[in-house]
Amino acid sequence: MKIRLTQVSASVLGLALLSGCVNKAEDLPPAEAPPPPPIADADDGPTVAEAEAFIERAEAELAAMSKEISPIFWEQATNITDETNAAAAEAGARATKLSVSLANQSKTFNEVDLPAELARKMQRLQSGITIPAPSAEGAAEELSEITTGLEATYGTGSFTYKGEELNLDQLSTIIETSRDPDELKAVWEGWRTISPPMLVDYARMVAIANEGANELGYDNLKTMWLSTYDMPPEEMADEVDRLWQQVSPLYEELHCYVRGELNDYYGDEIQPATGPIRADLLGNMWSQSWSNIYPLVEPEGLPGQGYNLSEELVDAGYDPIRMVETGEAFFTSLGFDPLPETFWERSMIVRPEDREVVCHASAWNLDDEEDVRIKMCTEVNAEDFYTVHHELGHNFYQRAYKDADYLYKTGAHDGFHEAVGDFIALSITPVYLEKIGLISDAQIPGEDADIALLLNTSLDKIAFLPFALTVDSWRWDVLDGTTEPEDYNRHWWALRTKYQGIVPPGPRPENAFDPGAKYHIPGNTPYLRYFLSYIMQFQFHKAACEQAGWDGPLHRCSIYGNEEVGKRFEAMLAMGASEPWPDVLETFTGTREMDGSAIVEYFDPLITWLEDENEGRSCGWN
Ligand code: X8Z
Ligand code: ZN
Repeated sequence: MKIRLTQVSASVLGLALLSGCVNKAEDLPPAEAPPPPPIADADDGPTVAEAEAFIERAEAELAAMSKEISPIFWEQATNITDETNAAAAEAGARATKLSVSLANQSKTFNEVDLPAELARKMQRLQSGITIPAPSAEGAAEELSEITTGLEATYGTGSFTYKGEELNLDQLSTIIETSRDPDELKAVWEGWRTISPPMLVDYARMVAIANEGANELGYDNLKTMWLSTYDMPPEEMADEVDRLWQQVSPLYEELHCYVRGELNDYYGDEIQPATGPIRADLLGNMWSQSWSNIYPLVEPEGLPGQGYNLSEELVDAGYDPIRMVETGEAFFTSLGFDPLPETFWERSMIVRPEDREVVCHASAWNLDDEEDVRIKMCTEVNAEDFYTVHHELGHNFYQRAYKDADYLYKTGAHDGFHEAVGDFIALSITPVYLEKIGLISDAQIPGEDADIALLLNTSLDKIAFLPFALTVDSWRWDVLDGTTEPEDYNRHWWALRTKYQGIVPPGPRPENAFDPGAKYHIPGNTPYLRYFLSYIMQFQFHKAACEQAGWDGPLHRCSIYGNEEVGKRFEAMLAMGASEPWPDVLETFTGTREMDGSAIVEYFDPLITWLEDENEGRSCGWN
């Protein structure tokens, strides 16, 4: 299994090492270790007391492992070399063996009538491994080498365009700013030349990890991933469908409007007025967030939003450090403690020039206590300003639950973890920007600019929803065997077209493996979490604004400086995963359900406007 340290703490995987006790491979129980011998009368089976002792030992071993290997993963992600890859692969294999071994041992207690707390911890041990290895000799090592290699291949990917070797940041800048369809197509296709070499390894990884999931008692890894939401996996899949039904009408209106504007701009040859949208025209390498093309789709005859955050940041002389300080200041305005000095000493905030790194932004906690850090290749623009808040949300969450038991040191579910920073960033309103001096009083847009503001936000928040669904719908079909390697790419595009209504700019080569050109596929980060987050962050926002006594439109509400709300929010975060997520959600929002009605309410005025604009257009893409 690969221990995922990024985004959440190492503990997610349930790893830990303790102080020198069990941090060497030789000391770890082999994955096929027999269950602990019953202490009492053998006929009575294992006892509750034995279960307690087992969990205590498991948490201690995982905590120690986590502390020992986190720095090894940090080193690899911030300095990719053959040596750091090898060290990370070796550490990953050891961690996987420990987690799998503990998960298998915990099954000894499956028939014991355990108190809820212990049963919960056993369940977390059994389902919490992202990429599990089977116990066969060498399997954990092979798996770990593959996962480390995939991540490194992505991290070091580049494409030579017009004689210059460009990395992902540089290629992305072209996709975000160029309006030349030939150039967009060339760069879009170019980035996707990094991933065909991943396909064989990816398929092998799926096969091994599925065996690992089988050994742990799951049909396949899809079921295992869906078993981390405090409900049966089929119910969780139904929940996802239900949420998508709630929000898909918003996406259909936005798609219809944007396609119409792109057709006006590029003409029928490049972007027809009907059918799917060409993926490279949407201002993002993966068409997952479209705000970079806001100027192309800006409503005519309506006041614009009056400022451009990227330009304001540059004009005000912001540098990456100041962006992070500004993000931190939002959290401290809510009553959170400032970040520790070590955060500033140890984080990687800009891309180093002397070495290869994994630039995809992530947040870490290296000791499951105070050693929090971010790793970003920050540039001074609005997108990264939001990403800084996103990453800090992970760090403040990690700190809030640092005193929880080891197996509870993680999000109530993974969507909570992704939602924290984004929820904070929903409070980056014009009035907030004026308060911190980024725009002037005269630049605060009036009510008549609401549509412009909402349209801009919807290009990020609504456009993203079907993308998020696509990524894990594809992965679920791969993991449960519905889709075979020879169909990986065809199926990826079938789903991209079904949910997002987009198509590639030209036929894809026979060997293409386009999913591999998106970080979370080679990085093995489950993606359903972001879909859930984009729904739940609006629930958090709505609840927070109600607590603050706000009675204006939701998109104008900012909770900046509200310590009352901050205290309640931090209390929810401090629970970590100690209770089922509906209980956690209820403490802050009063509801026990994930619910799309908050995002629908937030964008309501825009949807009415879009429906009007789309009159006479034939919407949809089939
Ligand atoms: O991967 C991320 C974060 C780190 S957890 C930067 N995000 C997703 C992505 O970039 O694809 C945030 C939004 C979606
Ligand atoms: Zn994140």
